[in-house]
Amino acid sequence: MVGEGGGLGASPTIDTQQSLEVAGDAEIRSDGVLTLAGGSLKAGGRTLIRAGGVLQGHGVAAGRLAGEQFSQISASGGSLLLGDPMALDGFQTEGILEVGSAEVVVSSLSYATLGGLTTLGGGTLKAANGLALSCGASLRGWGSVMGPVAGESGSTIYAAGDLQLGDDAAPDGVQLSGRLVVGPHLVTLTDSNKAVLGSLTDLAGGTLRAARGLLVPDTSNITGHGLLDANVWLDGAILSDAAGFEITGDVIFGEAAELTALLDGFSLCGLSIGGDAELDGRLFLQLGQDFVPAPGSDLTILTARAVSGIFQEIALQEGPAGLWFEPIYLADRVKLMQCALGGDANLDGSVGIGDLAVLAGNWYEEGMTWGEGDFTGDGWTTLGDLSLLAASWDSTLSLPAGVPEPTTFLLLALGGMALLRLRQ
Ligand SMILES: [Ca+2]
Ligand SMILES: [Ca+2]
Repeated sequence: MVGEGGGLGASPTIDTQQSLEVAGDAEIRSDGVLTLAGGSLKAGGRTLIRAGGVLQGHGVAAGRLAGEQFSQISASGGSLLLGDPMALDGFQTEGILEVGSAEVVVSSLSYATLGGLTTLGGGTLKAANGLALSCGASLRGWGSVMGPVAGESGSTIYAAGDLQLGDDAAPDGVQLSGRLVVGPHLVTLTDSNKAVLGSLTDLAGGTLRAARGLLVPDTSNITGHGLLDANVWLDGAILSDAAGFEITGDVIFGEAAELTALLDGFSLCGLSIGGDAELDGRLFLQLGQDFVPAPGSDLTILTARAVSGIFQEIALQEGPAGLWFEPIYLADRVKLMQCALGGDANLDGSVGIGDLAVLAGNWYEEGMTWGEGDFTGDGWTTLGDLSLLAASWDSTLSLPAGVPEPTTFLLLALGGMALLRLRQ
């Protein structure tokens, strides 16, 4: 017993060359601090660290080890070896594990289990038989986690610098169900085949690397912007902000895949794919505050070395009712043509007095947009625009927004211009 009234006192230290052997169970009580200064603790039974109790330093704590919630294990000064590689419950903690810049080896016949907060400050956490982050557990920092890593749903891995996770010899080297926050950092996932991402993977300009590929299951989401340095099997969702994602390898979109792109300003956005893109699933578009609708013009949503397949659905989320997008599939890119009824300045899906008022209010001005009455795209609000408006006068999109009868309306939007040229 370590702690007030325990057999070893409140804060014993086991120095190098020293070995403390306990026949049965050992316990570090809530007011106890056991310092390993190179020495070893060997418990024949289980070592239990109570809430508030501390095991710190470097050395060996052999035998089954369990930490209660709010217990603390802090490594410093060298390697810290914990647990029992022959026991299924060789290492389990609900508490704090501070790896810092040291090396911590946790041993168990099954996964070593982390339930609380684990922090790394450039150090290495090794678990030959795997490391499991339970629901509610967090791992934060930078350095290496070596061994198969399983993150349960509700767990969080938070990179605070470059972080390496997994085991390139294990087919379940990285198997996440929870969150992975890459942020602006480099996170490298190692696995003998595909690394599996969890509920949410967020990048803020950083890089997620997986040499053998990334699997994004249908319940998983990748959000933000940055670089995915991998081949990607996408059955889940990529929700890109205006800066978009770059993917170095091939991307295979599954039937359930969803790509959500935020269109903002004039930036080309969405996905830039270095390898081949095999499209399927759905494309959702969101309009940013700086997006200026320009029906009749197109924008590039995706580029790749080679594009095959199509999106099964393309839908505008929370946009004007009168604006829709038609895909143009090219050999190396997908473009979206912006479409609207000719003359529908306010993009409400019908052409009427409100639209005429917009045009009249800006009559014969230069530098105009669609929303200001330039329906021909020449920047001017002139007779040509009025003709387009007149040609669609009183027409209304008869189908719900997002699912117009494509060909007809595309012809309305674009055909008006041809008509106009004939009249000139
Ligand atoms: Ca209108
Ligand atoms: Ca014009």
